[in-house]
Amino acid sequence: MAHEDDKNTISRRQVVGTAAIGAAGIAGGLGLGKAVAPTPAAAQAAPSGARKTEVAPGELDEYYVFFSSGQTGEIRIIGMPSMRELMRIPVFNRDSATGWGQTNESLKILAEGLTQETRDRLKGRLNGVWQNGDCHHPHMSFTDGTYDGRYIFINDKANTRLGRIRTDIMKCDKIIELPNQYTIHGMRPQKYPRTGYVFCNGEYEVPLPNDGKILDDKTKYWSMFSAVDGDTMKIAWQVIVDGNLDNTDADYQGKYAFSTCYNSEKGVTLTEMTASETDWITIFNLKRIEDAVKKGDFKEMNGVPVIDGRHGSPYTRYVPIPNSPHGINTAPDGIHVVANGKLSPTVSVFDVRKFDDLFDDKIKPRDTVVAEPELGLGPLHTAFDGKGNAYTTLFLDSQVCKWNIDTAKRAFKGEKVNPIIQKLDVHYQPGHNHSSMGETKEADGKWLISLNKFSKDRFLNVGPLKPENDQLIDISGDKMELVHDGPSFAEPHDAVIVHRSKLEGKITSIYKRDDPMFADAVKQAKADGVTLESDAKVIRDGKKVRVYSFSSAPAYGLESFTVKQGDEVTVYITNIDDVEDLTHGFCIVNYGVNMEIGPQQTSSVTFIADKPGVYWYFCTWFCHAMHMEMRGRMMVEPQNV
Ligand code: RUQ
Ligand code: CUA
Repeated sequence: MAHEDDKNTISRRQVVGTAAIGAAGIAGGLGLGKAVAPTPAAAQAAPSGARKTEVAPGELDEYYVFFSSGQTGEIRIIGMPSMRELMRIPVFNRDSATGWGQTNESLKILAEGLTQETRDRLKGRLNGVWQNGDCHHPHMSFTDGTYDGRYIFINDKANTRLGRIRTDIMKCDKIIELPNQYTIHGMRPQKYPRTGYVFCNGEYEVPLPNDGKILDDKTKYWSMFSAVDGDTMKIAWQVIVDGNLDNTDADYQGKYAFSTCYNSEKGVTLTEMTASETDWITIFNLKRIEDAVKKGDFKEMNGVPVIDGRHGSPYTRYVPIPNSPHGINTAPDGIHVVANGKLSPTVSVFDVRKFDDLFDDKIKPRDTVVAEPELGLGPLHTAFDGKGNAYTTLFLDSQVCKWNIDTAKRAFKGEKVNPIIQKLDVHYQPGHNHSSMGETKEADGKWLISLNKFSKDRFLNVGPLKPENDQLIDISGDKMELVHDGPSFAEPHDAVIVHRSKLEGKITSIYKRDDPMFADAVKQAKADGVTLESDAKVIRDGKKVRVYSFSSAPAYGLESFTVKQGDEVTVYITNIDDVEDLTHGFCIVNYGVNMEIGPQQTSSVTFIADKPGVYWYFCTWFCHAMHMEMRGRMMVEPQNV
C-alpha cells in the first residue's frame, strides 16, 4: 500500500527520537506525576504583567474569550485581558440557575436533535435527555476566513453531539446527535467561503452498525468523519476512514479539511495504540466528497450518505507523520498547517497548496511536508501571531515554545538555522493554547492563553481537586511574557479569543417577543385564547393544567393558583419588564422547579403536582427592593377532595 512506502521517507533521526520519547512518555505515565519545576524568574513575571491585564472598574475588556468547560458541559465567556468571568452558557449540562435541562424550551432543544434510537432509550427517564456532556472545542462561525459573530459551536465528546449557541442572546439554540459515530472529539467550522460545514471527528472506533453482533473483532471497527451543515444543524455527509481521528482543522481556501490520527494501528490497548512509530493525518477533499454525494457514490446509513474514505479512495489522502499526533492548526497565512507530534518531539508543517497535486497523484504524501522542527517534549497544540511565528504547547516540558515557520522550513532544507525563538515555562502541563484572533486570517499577535491541565501549588489549596490554570501571556513584544494566572473549574480544554468588534451591535439585552426560543409557548397560548403579556389565568384541560402568569417587578400576575394532586401542571411566565438587566426567576418550594425569565422572555416548565399542600413560589433573581416579597402560592388540593 502506498502509505507503507511513504513511512520509510521519514528520516531516521525522527523515528529514533520518536521511539525514545514514546517509551519515556509512556513509562513515566506521560510525565503526569512529575511536573517540571518552574523557573523562579518566569514565575515572578507577574508584577509588570499585572498592569497589562488591568481593566479599570467600569471599563470594558477588548476581547471575548469563549472557553469550553470539558465535563462540566457548558461554555464560559471571559473578558480579556482582565480574565473576569462574564457569563456561563449551559449546553449539555443541567443548570440550577437558568433551568436549562428542565424548562420546556431547553428540553426541546436538548431532545429534538437526538437520534430516534436515543430518544427511545431515554423515554421515561432523565427527562428524556442526556444529563452530561464533555465540551472540548468551542469555535465561532466564519465568513471569508474570519469570525462573523453569528454562532459559537461546541462539541460533546461524551454523547456525540454538536451544540450551537446563538450569539445574539448567548444561548444554545440547536443540538444534534451524530448517528454512525461514537464521540465527537476534534471539531472545526469551515473558514471559507463561510461556515458552512462544521467538521466533527469520530475519535473512537466501533463496529458499524454498533448493535452487539460484532464485539471484540477490532478489524471491523471504524471511525467516522462528519460534516454538519452549520445553518440547518443537519448532518450533510460522513466519511469512513482508516485509523481514528483526533483533532481537525480546515483550510482558508474551502477545499480541504484535515485531521490527525493517533491510532493508525487501530489498537484497543495502550500498547497496541502506540506500537507504530508513525501515524498520519487524513486529508478530506471537500469537492470530491460533494460530487460523490451528488453522484450517489455512497452507502446510506441511518439516513446519512456515508462515503468510503479508506486507503485507496479518491476522497482522502493519508500523510504519514511521527508518532501519535494530536492538535492540528492552520496558520493565518492560509498556507501552512501544523500537526503536533505528542509522542514525537516534532511538529509537522504542511503546505496546503501541495494538496491539489497530492490528490492528483503527482506527488507523494510526504512531499506535502515542508518542515518538521523538533521543539521539545509533548507538543500538543499550536497557535499563531500572524507575523510568521508559531507557539506550540509542550505538555511534558511544561512550556510554550515560540518558533518561526520560515526558519523551520529553511532548516528542513538543510540550512543550519534554529527555528526556536523562546521557550516560556507555564504552570503546569499545557494542552491547548490560543492566540488573539489566532485561528482567523486576522490574527493580531497580541495575546496568548495557555490552558494548563495542572495548577498544583499556584493557588490557595482547595483540596484534592485542584483548578486548572489558564495563563495569559503577552506576545506583542519580541519575548513572551507571562502576565496572569487564572484558575478554572473542570475543565476548559480550549478557548477562542474573539475581538469585541466582531460582536458589537450583534448582542441584544432584551428578547424580542417573536423569538423562536419560546415560539411553542406563544402557539399554545394562542390556542388557549391567552395573551401572554397581560393574562393571568389557569386553564384546565383534563388532567393537564396550564398556568399562565406574567412577571413585573416585584410581582407575578397570579398571586396564587390552585391545582389538584396528580395534575400535570405547566407554568408559563412572561417577563413583561422591558428593562435591561431585569431578569426574574420562578422557583417552587419543595418541587424542584426553577427557571430564568429574561426581559420580554417567556419561560415554561412542566411537572406533576404530586404532593398536596401550600407551596410558595418565588422569584430567584434579585430584581427589586421588594424582591423578597415577589412570591405567590401554589395550592394543591388532595386527590379525594
Ligand atoms: S484535545 S489537550 Cu480534546 Cu483539544 Cu488537545
Ligand atoms: Cu423578580 Cu426578584
